[in-house]
This record gives sequence, C-alpha cells and structure tokens, in this order.
Amino acid sequence: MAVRKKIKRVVRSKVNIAIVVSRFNDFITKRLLNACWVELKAKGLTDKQITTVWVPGSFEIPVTALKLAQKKNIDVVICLGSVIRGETYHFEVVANEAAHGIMQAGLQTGKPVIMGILTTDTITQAQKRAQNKGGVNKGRDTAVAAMEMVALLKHL
Ligand code: INI
Repeated sequence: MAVRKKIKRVVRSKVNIAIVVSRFNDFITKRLLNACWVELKAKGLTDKQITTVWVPGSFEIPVTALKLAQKKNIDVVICLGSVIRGETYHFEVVANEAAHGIMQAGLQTGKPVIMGILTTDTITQAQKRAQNKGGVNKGRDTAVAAMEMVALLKHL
C-alpha cells in the first residue's frame, strides 16, 4: 500500500502527537509551531490529538521528548527550536546536544521523534526557514515527516 494511503488510515485511527517547543527565540519557534499545527490540522487531526509542551530552551527538548515518547498514548513527538549562533561555543553545545538527545529519545523508545530545531548562523537565516503564509517553513515539514514516520513504523 502506498505511504499516502497508509497515512490516511493512520489519521483515521487517531494518532496522538506531542510537540515540544522551545521558548528561547520564540519569535521563530512560534512560527514553526503555527505552521506545524496548520499542517497537522490539514491532515485531519483534531485539537485533542495534539499536545503542545513549552520548554525554556532547545537544551531542555530531549528530556521532555523522551518523557512524552515513553507515554503509551503518544505515537510521535515533534521537537521545535531555534538555535542561533552567538559569539561563543555555546551554540555548538546546545545544537549538538539537542540533536543527539532527540536521536536518543527516538532510539530508546522506538517511536519517531522528529527533529525540527533550526541551527543557523543568523536571525535572517532562521526567519527564511520559518516563514508565514505558505513560504518555506521547517515546522510544516516536521508535521509531514511525523505522519509519514508514524505510518511507516506502524507497518514495518
Ligand atoms: N536555547 C535555544 O533554544 N536557542 C539558542 O540559540 C540558545 N542560545 O543561544 O543560548 C539557547 N540557550 C538556552 C539553552 O537551550 C537552555 O535553555 C539553557 O542553557 C538552560 O539549560
């Protein structure tokens, strides 16, 4: 069966999605969240199927994603953040550890944990990847990836 048909079947069977989103750089992450939410709704999910959890920064995303992915009633976790390079090594630490932790959360639970943390050199680069009104938005892409991965892992 084509993945697209499987996705429709999965939606009908009530997929539950958790979104973990960082407050740090929320002028970017709010846009990622909005596009993600709009795409999930367009795919037929109801508000009740989507749980949104805010955390202080991207560094706090992995432990939260792990805890959510461990819940029986959660099928997939989407992680949204924006790490923007500053003058110090802090950028690398936060970006690398967040990505590593997200991968660990997926591997430890066997559930899809989707990586939607922008890691950019500048604010402008982040804004270009988090556009409103139908422009490029990586938050939307995470919703597409989440639904595809739920369908895929359920049928493997
Ligand atoms: N958190 C981010 O999500 N993005 C950043 O760009 C960032 N910078 O640059 O510092 C950032 N730092 C906070 C970090 O994620 C933690 O919340 C903090 O270190 C407390 O653990």
